[in-house]
Amino acid sequence: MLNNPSLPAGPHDDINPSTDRLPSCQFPYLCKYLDMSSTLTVHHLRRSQSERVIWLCEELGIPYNLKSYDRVPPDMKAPEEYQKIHWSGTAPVIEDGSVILAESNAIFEYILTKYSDGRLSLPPTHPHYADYVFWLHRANGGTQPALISLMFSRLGGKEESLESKYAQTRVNQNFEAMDAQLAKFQYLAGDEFTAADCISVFSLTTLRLFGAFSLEKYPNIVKWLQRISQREGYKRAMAKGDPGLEPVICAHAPENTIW
Ligand SMILES: N[C@@H](CCC(=O)N[C@@H](CS)C(=O)NCC(=O)O)C(=O)O
Repeated sequence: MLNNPSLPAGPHDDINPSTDRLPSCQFPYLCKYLDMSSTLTVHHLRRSQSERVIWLCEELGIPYNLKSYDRVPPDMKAPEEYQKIHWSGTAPVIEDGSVILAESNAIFEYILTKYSDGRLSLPPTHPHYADYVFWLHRANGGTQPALISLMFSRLGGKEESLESKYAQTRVNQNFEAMDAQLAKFQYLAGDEFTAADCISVFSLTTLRLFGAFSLEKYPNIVKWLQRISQREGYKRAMAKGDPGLEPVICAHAPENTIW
């Protein structure tokens, strides 16, 4: 039985969660009218931030198809086939009927608005609504760009550059704020797991395979990552998206990196 509260009550045991959203064969006109007959496809570039979209779908229990692609050495970019899906050429990308959408935050907003029935997000009336919105956007709006800037300046041997020092300051600020928030609450938007956690984990885990850094100074972030790693949705997403990859939840900097 598909565990999806957005479905009307009734006999849906025939739904294949990996292919059907509604029993489209029974209601073809309704599905066409509501544009519900199409299925969601997550185009996943392995070892990338598209892992968070798989994870979001798993947490929501919504049906989706998964298409995975390997990065191409030596620069580990997305393969040509992936780059052709959306002009941005970057992961993640989803397809939903005629929609082809890139950009993590846009994809999160699209899936949450269209398919979550309010789950994993907080309403404006919630006392932690502002925290929710802030952390939902902070990962890709602040933390991750600073981490990537630091990573590339180190790879280029420019640790002492102004750019590197600036990025390091920004990274420290973000980690300190995150650690302080997680000292008070179990999750970034209070004691409830939300999409804000889901979007924030990649920068502190899999991204460390590209630019290793330690989290030893941030015990509350580490405890949060350990809590996350116990979630069935996270385990399923990682096993499906990156089979064989041990999630990087350790406090120390990972030794085996990709670059
Ligand atoms: N702001 C974009 C960034 C996307 C991005 O840079 N993705 C990386 C993967 S983590 C990528 O596609 N890299 C492969 C490439 O550039 O070829 C988003 O959040 O979707």
